Amino acid sequence: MAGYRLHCIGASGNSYKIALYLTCANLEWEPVGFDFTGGMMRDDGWRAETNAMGEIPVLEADGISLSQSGAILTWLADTTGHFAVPDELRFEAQRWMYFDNHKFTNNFAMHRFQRVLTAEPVHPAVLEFLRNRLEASCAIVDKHLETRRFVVGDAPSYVDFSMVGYYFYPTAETGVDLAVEYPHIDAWRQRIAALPGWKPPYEMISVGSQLPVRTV
Ligand SMILES: N[C@@H](CCC(=O)N[C@@H](CS)C(=O)NCC(=O)O)C(=O)O
Repeated sequence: MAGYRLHCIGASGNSYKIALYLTCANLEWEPVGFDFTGGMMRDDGWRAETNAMGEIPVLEADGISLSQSGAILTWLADTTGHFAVPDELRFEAQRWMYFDNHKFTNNFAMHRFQRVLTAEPVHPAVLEFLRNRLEASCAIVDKHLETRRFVVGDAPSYVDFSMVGYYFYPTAETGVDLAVEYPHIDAWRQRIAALPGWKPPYEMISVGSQLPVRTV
């Protein structure tokens, strides 16, 4: 049996962050499919047994169940040493992890979800609000990466795995052409894509619900 079991689906960039980290760290893991479209996250039994917060990803490791992608990645770096940061960069790493969870991942993910993954199209004002939020956080990260190869330090770290999670989905889903709009984010994600083991999200995780993607 694999050392790690990840409750996940391919459309979940938060799940992909963990899958990508484990794969690039060459750690053995197995995916556990999740019924997102069936509303498994709202099931009382699933919440009691797997995650009271009603979210994936959930990582089973060493007999414990972990949730929150940022906390999981920090824990994995601490316990395995893979893609860890030196002590003097730890505060900087946590600063970007919080920015990521609150804004960089969240704005991009929310925009993508409301743009093509809801059952019905949403009001244009909702998309406009989310697009403005996305642009603000992407501009900050693009500027940060103008002079850096990775988000923190000179080597890929768990922070990169957290921040890149939603940035490999097709432009048809995200509505953002990174190469044109955010060239430094685009160059950085290509550096991540060059890591041994890298695969795009839907190839990395083929279990669980396939969410229908609306065309815009
Ligand atoms: N902050 C959490 C966010 C997790 C999250 O939003 N997961 C989504 C899938 S990507 C989910 O399970 N959503 C279920 C829901 O909101 O009901 C993390 O980083 O793990």
